[in-house]
Amino acid sequence: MSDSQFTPRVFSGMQPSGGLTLGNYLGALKRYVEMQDEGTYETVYCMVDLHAITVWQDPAELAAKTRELAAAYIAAGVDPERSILINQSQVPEHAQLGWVFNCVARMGWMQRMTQFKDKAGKNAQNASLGLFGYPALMAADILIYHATHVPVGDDQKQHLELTRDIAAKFNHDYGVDFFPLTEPVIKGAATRVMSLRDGSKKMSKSDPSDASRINMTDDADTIAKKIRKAKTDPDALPSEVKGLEDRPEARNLVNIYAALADMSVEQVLADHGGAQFGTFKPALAELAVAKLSPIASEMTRLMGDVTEIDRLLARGAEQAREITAPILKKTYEIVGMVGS
Ligand code: AQP
Repeated sequence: MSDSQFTPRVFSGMQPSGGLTLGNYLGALKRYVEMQDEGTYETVYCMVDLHAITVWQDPAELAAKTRELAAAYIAAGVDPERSILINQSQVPEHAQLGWVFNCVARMGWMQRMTQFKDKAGKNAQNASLGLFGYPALMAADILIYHATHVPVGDDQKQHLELTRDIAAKFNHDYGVDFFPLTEPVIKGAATRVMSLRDGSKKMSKSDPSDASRINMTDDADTIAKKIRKAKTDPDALPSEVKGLEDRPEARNLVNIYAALADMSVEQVLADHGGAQFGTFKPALAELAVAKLSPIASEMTRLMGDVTEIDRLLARGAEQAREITAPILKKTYEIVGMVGS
């Protein structure tokens, strides 16, 4: 099978390991909605709870965060009537294919994964085996749908390359053309949103400093305060992109503005070049509040009816399994599992 023979299908997911940040929204979630609305693809969006437990999660919090993440997807524009919305553990074929891929992926490949190194930190011997194997399960999440495209932030590039390596090795080892070589979709002005306190660090939901990120549930005053306090340099904004070189904090705020406004960085600098941060930051805060507040209010409304969220997830799992069960069955046949 050539890749063009696969149904154009998008898969992506996020961990319910904390509240969503502006980084998650601009780097990934916004693209989920755009790709759904384009109408070219079947779209499957997932809460990856099996990934979340690679580091400790309080059980009650995990359940609450999973529902909250579903509400965030829907509030941002993922439509459960047009996209399949699922919780990973409710579709067992993810973990089943994950095991097969544990046996395809090589230790050396996994050891090169920078996200494992970042997350395990200095105490790698004490990290869970699941954290080490995370990218093989992620490959299974994608390939159990024969997904052709995966919208993600820039930090996931290496995991997507590994997904292609696993697909290629499986196809080669078993002499088949069964799994597609999935394309990452890393697009937009803010594919790597940086911390508001340190322009060299990714904005992250697990950063101990709440001031480092904008949470999707922050109210207008909190958003404005965090942007006002964001680290910057003393210079005015340049009029050309080149002028942002070696100014990571300034570049980050301009990128965020561009992504929120659906403008290019060039356009933002054409409008705001020469402005001091004392002027630019309030403009950015106003824009961020205008874009994020309606999503936060809708999330709150949706969280008022968790029974409905659970119903949507159960239905999504049924829809998903119509795709994943035959792909797992065929994988088992290829591998030589009796009874498949
Ligand atoms: N700062 C970011 N800029 C752009 N995109 C980002 N993503 C995450 N942070 C940024 C994208 O969001 C999606 C979901 O990621 P995840 O939930 O799997 O976890 P992550 O990548 O590890 O994100 P976090 O916020 O940093 O979570 P924690 O703190 O739990 O590790 C992915 O598409 C990612 O690229």
